Formats: sequence, structure tokens, C-alpha cells
Amino acid sequence: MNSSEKQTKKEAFKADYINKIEEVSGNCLEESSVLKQYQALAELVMDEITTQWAKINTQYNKHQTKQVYFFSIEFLIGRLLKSYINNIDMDEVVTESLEELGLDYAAIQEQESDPGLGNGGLGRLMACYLDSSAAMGMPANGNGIRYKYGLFEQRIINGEQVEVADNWLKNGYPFEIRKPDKSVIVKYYGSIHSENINGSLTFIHEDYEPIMAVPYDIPIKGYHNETVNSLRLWSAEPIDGFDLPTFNQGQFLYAIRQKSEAESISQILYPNDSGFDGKLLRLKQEYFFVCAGLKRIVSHYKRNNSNSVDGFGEKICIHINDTHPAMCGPELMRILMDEEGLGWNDAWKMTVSALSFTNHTVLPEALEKWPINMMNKLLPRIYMIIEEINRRFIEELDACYPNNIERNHSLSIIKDGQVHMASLSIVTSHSINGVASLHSKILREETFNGFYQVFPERFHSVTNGVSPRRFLMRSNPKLKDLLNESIGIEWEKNLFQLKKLSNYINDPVFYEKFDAIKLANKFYLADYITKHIDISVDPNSIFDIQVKRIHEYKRQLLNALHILYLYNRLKENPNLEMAPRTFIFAGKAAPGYYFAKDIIKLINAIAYMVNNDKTVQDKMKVVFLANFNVSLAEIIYPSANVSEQISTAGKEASGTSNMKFMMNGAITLGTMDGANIEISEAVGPTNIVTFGLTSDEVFHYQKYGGYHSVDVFEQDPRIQKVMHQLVDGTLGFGLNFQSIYDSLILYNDPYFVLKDFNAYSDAQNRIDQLFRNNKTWTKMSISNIAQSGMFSSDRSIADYQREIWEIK
Ligand code: CR6
Repeated sequence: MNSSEKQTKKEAFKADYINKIEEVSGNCLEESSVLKQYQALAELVMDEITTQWAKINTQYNKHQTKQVYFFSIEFLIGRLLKSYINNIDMDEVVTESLEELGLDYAAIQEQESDPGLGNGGLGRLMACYLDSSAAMGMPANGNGIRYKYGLFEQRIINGEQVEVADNWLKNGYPFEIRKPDKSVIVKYYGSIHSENINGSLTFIHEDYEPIMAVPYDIPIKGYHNETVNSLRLWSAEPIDGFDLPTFNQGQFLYAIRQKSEAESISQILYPNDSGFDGKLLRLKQEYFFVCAGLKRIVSHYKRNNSNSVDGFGEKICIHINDTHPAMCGPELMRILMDEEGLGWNDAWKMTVSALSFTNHTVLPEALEKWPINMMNKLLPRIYMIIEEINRRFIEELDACYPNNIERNHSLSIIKDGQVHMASLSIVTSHSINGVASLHSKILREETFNGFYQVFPERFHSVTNGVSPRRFLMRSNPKLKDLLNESIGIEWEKNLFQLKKLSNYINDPVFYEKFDAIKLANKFYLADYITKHIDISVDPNSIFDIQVKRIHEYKRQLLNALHILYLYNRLKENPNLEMAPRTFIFAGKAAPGYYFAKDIIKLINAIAYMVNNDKTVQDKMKVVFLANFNVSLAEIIYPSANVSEQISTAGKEASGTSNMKFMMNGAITLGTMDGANIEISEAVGPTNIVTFGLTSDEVFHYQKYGGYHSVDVFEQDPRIQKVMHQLVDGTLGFGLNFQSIYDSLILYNDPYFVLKDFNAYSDAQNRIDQLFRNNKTWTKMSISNIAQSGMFSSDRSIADYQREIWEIK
């Protein structure tokens, strides 16, 4: 765009914007509130995008393009306004125009709520995959639930997590379009009877409780291209709205209850990160978006295909994101048989060919199982079909592996009174993949080994990736500019081009610019910290950051105990030579996960002690930032020096914050777990600091025993000291972390925190040494960015396309 074109665009934009403000607020620009300024901008951007949206949908329909649908119970999309503006290439025009109008663009953006429609990695991954598919011009859509309340807002009060409802819709949401004409009825409970109609057995669902599923569509705009895909989120409503006759007859409570029971299905996201769920409602939710989504997909397909489902399995990919949408298999079977009249075999072929499944965890408590009687009662027809799928599957197994009753039982979808959703997903999908190399290997060799022996060809591996548009270009604009001026702009479309940075690996001028950007980003975060929690931190210190859900396996505890130990060292030797450090944490604990909440409390107690001790002031600070979400994450990654990825080896399926940190030049301090292994291979051993047990060692201990945490405790005075401090009042009057003490000693430290303590402490020393050599550190930092190409979600989507969906 040359400058006169830009000028014309700016003038047009300003005129439209002023009109829009008047339209949405009934006020002139000068008298409009920031909220209205935001709403007007959002509407203007939506006008532009919806025009393109309509066009591309017509094209998709005409060419009958193969479509992918991600079914996921979470989509953690983050704020959209700025991304839309970047993607339609209006950033400069908008930024400059708003400035000329005397408006505060940053404040306007702050008005957008951050939709908390997910917990953590799995939901954010879906958002990155939607972003990448659109950027690559590939038709891929999301299908999920429009939760009225997102994951809770976390506040820290007296050092403890307090959960507050996250009412993200309170000011409305300008990027969704409600489509009541596309509503679908979802049926729960009732009974099934079969009838012989025209010579074929037909199943009829009676006395069910109907719920209306109403879709809201959010456009997913591709970066600098024509593509606009859709994220469809379903909202639950009572069939006829409010039951007025009942209300008028005086049964007020009954009428209100009916309505609120219907709405409860899409009321709230279960903050269920690995197994702390609220049973029945969760099962209703899972069926809700599966049923509504599939019905619409099938009817849309038929509309473009002469009212027939022929070819559905070749043209439609239904991707199951973890086991929550596992009922896609039986539900698609139900639709194809009961509504479309196909026989079992045809329906089955179509279903398996359409479905693919990604597993995101090996933690046994997170592999979903549902009690048979609950499922049978709530979803009688679905349960019937699952039984039949299982019966046929076991029959086939028996034919292939006669007399192997034990193994065949272990693979059974239904056993021990429960329906096993991972097994259901595997049997109904043509592809199963893990999310990093090690994780996929564990799936093949351990978790799903029995299935791997039966269906070796179904198993794949696709390492996760993250969106460089959001986590580099948008969140670190200064770095983006430096990259553009140094290596050109091709990397924006192909992140592997970042390899060109190796030409700058010894360039002092580049170093200087790079360091200045990192420092400016650290100042920005320091400022945020002061504003929000009134702690002043030194931007020249090492920003050592661990941000993710709080969980024992992620071992925030290891980090915390090491901080306590470092503090002890400093108290013993105030002249200890070390680069000053700022330890930064953020993350939410599931509300019912009390141990994780104790960890938050511990971190805050340590922070309070350290930050108020004048003798260590210029050496260390500890910060816990409340309410970690996508927007906060975007401020944090660009400012990091050290990325803490210290899970117990074998437990973190992949991790994705490791990739976001790396892309912004942080050095990974990590175990050989999840995608850390691939990061380590990509950057080479001199550009990462790894430590600790390997996953093989962890498995060995878990299987054969031989680890006794009390031995480590007895042999290591450093550990003894910090352990005592947990319970002796050091951390504050009345503060006692007995539960943590007991887990580590009495319950033999199930996540190997003490076992890895020494190795972690050595690794931390290495970090300190490396950071103190500024040149080495900067070189490592740049090397990390240079090698981050393979961790772009564009690469992941290309892998899925090629290996799993088979899209040319
Ligand atoms: N908690 C994995 O634990 C992975 C993401 C996305 C997780 C994490 O290692 O990076 O999925 N698993 O694949 C689940 O959510 C079940 C996660 O985010």
C-alpha cells in the first residue's frame, strides 16, 4: 500500500468509524465512552469480515471442498479484535486513524473480554489450529459450546486462590452471529422401541426431554488472504422458551426450574483439567455439542449433495479433540442409520472414514469413563449403539485372536460397569495420534498398546504447534519489526524461514537491537506487575517464568522449593554471586483440586517472605500474577528469559507454552518430557538446559519401585531445611504446609520432586552462569527463535492435512 492509498483508506475508515459510533452509541465521537468506541470498531471490522465470509462459503459449497470440523469441548480463542484487524491488513490504517482522531487504541482493545472458553493447553491448541487452517486457506471449522460463564476469574486474596464467576458476555459479544434458524433439538432420557416399518427395523425414541441447541457463529479470518472459516458454538435453551402455562397455573418454581435446567447445559465450563469433573452435567454437555454439530454438518452436506449422504466419509473430516467428543462415533452412526436409513455396514464405513482422534494426556485419571447406568439412562439410543459397536469389535477380535479372553477384555469399550471413552474413540476412528513424539510413543507402547497391536496403521504422531501470528507477530511487535528488517517478511508466511537468523548469530549490531527489545518487553511486564500487585521488579534481572495450570505433575512445587533453597543460600551468604532473578508464576488451580491450591498458597507465602526481606531485595523477587489468560500470556512470553518446563518426565503430553516462550527467545529449562525433547533436538544441547529423570526411569520406578523419597530427604541437608520450613512457621504465622510435606515424604513423592531436586538445582546454576555471559545468552536466545519454525501450528496443520485428513 503506497502512502496515497493509505491516506484514502484512512479517510474512508475515519468517516465510517464516526458514523458507526453514532449508530451504536447515539452519541458523537467526543461524547462516546471507550466501551462504545470499542463496540463501534468491532462492528466495523465485522462488517468487513462478514462480507468475505459469505463469499467464501458460497465458493466452498460450489466446489464441494473437503471440510474439517474440530469437535472440542474447549476453544480458548483469546481476544479477537486486534487479530482480525491484523488479518485484514488494516493495522496501520486503524492505528494511525485512531491516533488522528485522538482516541486511545490500547484502551479500546482493553474493553474486549477474553473469552475463557477453555482451561489451558487443549483449548488454546484448538484456537491455534483454527488460526493456522485459515491462514493456510484450508476449510476447517470449530464446533463447541458457548458457555455463558467461562473458566472462573482467579483472584488472589491473602495468598489464596478465590474463584469469581467469569461473566464474559456481560457487555454482549460483537463477533458472534446467533442463528436461531439453524437450531437443532437434542434429546435426553426417554426410551427406545423398535418397529418394523416397511420391512426394516426402525428405532424410535420416545418420552425424551428435548433441549434446543442454538448456534452462534464466530468468523475465523485467515491472515492476509480470502479465507474466513467458522467457529460454531452451541447454546442450550428450553424448547419453547419459558413455560408460561405452567407458570400461570401457579407452579412457578417448576416452570423456572425447567428453563434453568435446560440452560444449565451451556451455563459453565467445567474447570476440569485432568479429572475433577461434575458428572452428569458434563455428560449432557458432551452429547449436546456432538449431537447438534453432527446433525447440522450432515444436513449441510446433504444440501450440497443432492440430498444424499453418499461420499460423506471422503468429504468430511470429524476431528475428535480428546475424548470429550467421543460420542461422535455412535451419534454419527445413529444419524446415518436412524435418520438416513443406512444399514450398519455402510454407516460404519462412513463413520470410521470421517473420524480421527487426538489424545492429549496419559494421566489415567483424565482418560474418561462413564458409568453404564448413567449413560444408558441419559442417552439410551447412544448407549445401545455403543454396545453394538463393542459387540462387533470383540467378535472381530475373537476371530483374529481366539482364546485371548484376557486381552480382548482389556480392549473392551464397556467393562467393569463403565464406558471407556478413549477406547470408543480409537475403535470408531481411522486415525489416532499423540501430540508429541514421546507422547505418541507412550500411547503406542503403554497406554493404548493393546489397540496398537490390533490397528498399527491407525497410529500417528503430530507434534503440537502454536500460532506465530498471535504469539510472536501480535504479542511481540518490536521483535516482528526487527525480524522483518533483518531477514525479510517471508517468515510471516513460513516460519521455517526464521532459520535465516543464523546469519545474525554473531552480529553485534543485531545483538544490541535484540537485547534492547527484550529489555523493553521486560519493562512492560515489570510495569504490569507494579500496577497489579504493587511489587517492583528489576527488568535487568533474569525473568524466570512458569505459567500454566497448577498441577502436581507440572511441578510448580519443584520450582517453589528451589526458590526457598536459594533464599536460604542468600541468607547464609548475602554476598553470593548470582545474577538477580525474578521468579514469575501464573496459573489457575481447578476449584476442587485442594493440593494445587496449597501450591498457590505456598508460592505466595514464599513471595511474601522474600519480597519483604530487605537483605535479599536486589538479588531475588517472587511474583504470582492472578488470573492467567490468553491476554496476560501475550504480555508474559515476550518478556521471558527462562521458560520453566519441568514436568515429571512422561507426564506432559506435549506442552505448548514451551513453544511460545521459545519463539520469543526464552531459554527452556526443562525435563526430557513432551515437546521439550523436540525443542532440544531442534536447538541442540548448547541452547537449552535440561535435567532430571527420563521418562523410562520414571516408568521403571513406578512399575518396579526402588524410589524412597525419605532416603533423599535424609541424605540432603538442603532438602531437610526447606522441608522443615514448610511446617515450622518460617513462612508466616499459622501457615503450615503439612499436606505438601506429607505428599513428599509420607506418600513417597509421587511426582519425583525430591528425586529431581539436585539435578534441578544444578540446572538452575547453569542458567545463572549462562545468563551472566551476556553474549552467550543472547546467542542462545536468537538460536531458539531461529529454530522455532517447526513449532508453528502451520506445520502441525500441514502434518494433519497430509497424514490424517489426507487433504491434497
Ligand atoms: N493439559 C496436555 O497436558 C498438551 C495440551 C494440548 C493437555 C498438554 O501437554 O500440550 O493438552 N492435555 O495438546 C489435556 O488437556 C487433556 C493440556 O493442556
